Amino acid sequence: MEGLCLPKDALFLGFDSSTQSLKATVLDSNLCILTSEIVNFDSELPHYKTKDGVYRDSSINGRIVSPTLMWVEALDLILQRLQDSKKIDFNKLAAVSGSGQQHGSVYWKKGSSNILSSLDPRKPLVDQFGQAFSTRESPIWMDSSTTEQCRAIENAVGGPLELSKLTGSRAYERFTGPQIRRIFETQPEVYNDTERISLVSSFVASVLIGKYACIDHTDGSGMNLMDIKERVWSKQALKATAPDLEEKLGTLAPAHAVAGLIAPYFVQRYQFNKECLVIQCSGDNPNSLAGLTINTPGDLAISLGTSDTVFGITMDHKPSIEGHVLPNPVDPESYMVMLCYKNGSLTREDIRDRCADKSWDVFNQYLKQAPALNGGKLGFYYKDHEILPPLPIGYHRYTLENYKGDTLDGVTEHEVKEFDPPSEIRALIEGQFLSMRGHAERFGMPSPPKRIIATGGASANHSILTSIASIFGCNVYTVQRPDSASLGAALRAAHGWLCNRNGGFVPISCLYKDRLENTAFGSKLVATVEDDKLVAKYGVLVKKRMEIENQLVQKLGR
Ligand code: XUL
Repeated sequence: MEGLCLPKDALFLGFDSSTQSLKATVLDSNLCILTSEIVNFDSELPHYKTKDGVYRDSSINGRIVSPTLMWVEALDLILQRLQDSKKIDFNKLAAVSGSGQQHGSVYWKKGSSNILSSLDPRKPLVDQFGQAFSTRESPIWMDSSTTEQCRAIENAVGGPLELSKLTGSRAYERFTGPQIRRIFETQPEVYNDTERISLVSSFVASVLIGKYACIDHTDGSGMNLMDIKERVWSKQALKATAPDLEEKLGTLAPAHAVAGLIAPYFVQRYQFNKECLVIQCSGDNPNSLAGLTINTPGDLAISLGTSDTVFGITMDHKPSIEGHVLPNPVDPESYMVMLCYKNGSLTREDIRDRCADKSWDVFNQYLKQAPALNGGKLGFYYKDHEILPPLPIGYHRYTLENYKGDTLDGVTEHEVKEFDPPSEIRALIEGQFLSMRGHAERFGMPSPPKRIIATGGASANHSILTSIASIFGCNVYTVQRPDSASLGAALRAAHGWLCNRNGGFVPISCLYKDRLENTAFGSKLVATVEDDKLVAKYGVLVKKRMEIENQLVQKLGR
């Protein structure tokens, strides 16, 4: 394997531009973490006045955007911090890559390629990008204002399943194609004044290389615009979205490809090595897939962050009108499959604040206090319009009558106004994972999975991990650090560097084969299945939950 090793003193940097923060992680050539930094948007860049990193536009139903310049300012801030910490020698960085919240888009104003290519290292980026965008507000993944555009795009290509066959997903409101169509329809002057549209991921790469970077195949499949089999823009989908779109999107590239060399701005301002490679940036969930080293089709990952996601890999693309198929960012031969929920950590925090004295300790105590299966109490909590199922804001609670656990015979549900605090918390947590299990099974994900690797903030909570093990009926693992997206981006930086050195793709496992446990990517077993009967009872309960959910969708769904 000589020639497939990383140089001894090389360092690799990964960014994660997420909804609420920008993170950076630096790995050494043994794939151990040297240092990491975080910039929290609300508290550390308060002049943008975001809440949870976003603006919720009360005048338009479901419109959620973020200020693009905030992401730019955060990049200088985090690099400044890394420099001030003196924990790394920037000159040793061999490659950088990034992760971005998926689907969000940036609109570069005509003429901005000149701004990108002539950055002055004496001035901060934020002072130079003030005029670079044709709209200063980037639509992000939480937006659900494009229902009309979704239906129009699906109709234009022959229906939701046809669009899913073509692009890997039916039309989703947060996906970039419907977002672009909405901008074209409602702000044509913005659309016409745009020379390039980037995703958050390719936007980060563009700033780093000082020119427009390609969109990578994996994040490109979150747009409803890319032909997922051919990995080129689909003419049909482009036509259904907006005129002259292809020229605004540039070309696509594999996630392991080199986007370019680091721009002179970073060499002069932060003393990056001018040979430092920037590897294509990709979406946060794909980077987590890499960072969690998911490479067996039976394994699933559950990421518990601002959004909750479930994902795994598969060898073939089976189109469906639920869930998403994406190219695997670290293996061009396989696919990534994913489900995404909007009501993740912000909803858990809302219930914690209302029922558990704003304390995670009280929350956990209540979760343990209420018994598994919650005596047949089921809850549906949507603090924001949900993606899966497509339901509007609202909390719905049910109690099951005649419920013993083993069967649904004779069991009926009744809607109730409230639960006592312990039942409310258990209904929330069990509800989130019962929904994941129900939809994962319907989507054809492995059931039970061989194992689950949990990541994201809430994966530090042992009571939650125990519930996951009982509901899915498999062992649950976690990794050393919950920020798997920036870690995955740093790993992909090393992978891209190796592919480039090798003159072509090499399997990412070459980087850690036989020594995973000695790196930052080793996982440890944290929860096991203790009671098979309980798993079977959850299997029964999931059916009831899906039944009630279907009724809610019939009544209230988009
Ligand atoms: C995935 C999705 C979210 C964002 C969060 O489709 O919309 O998980 O990527 O950053």
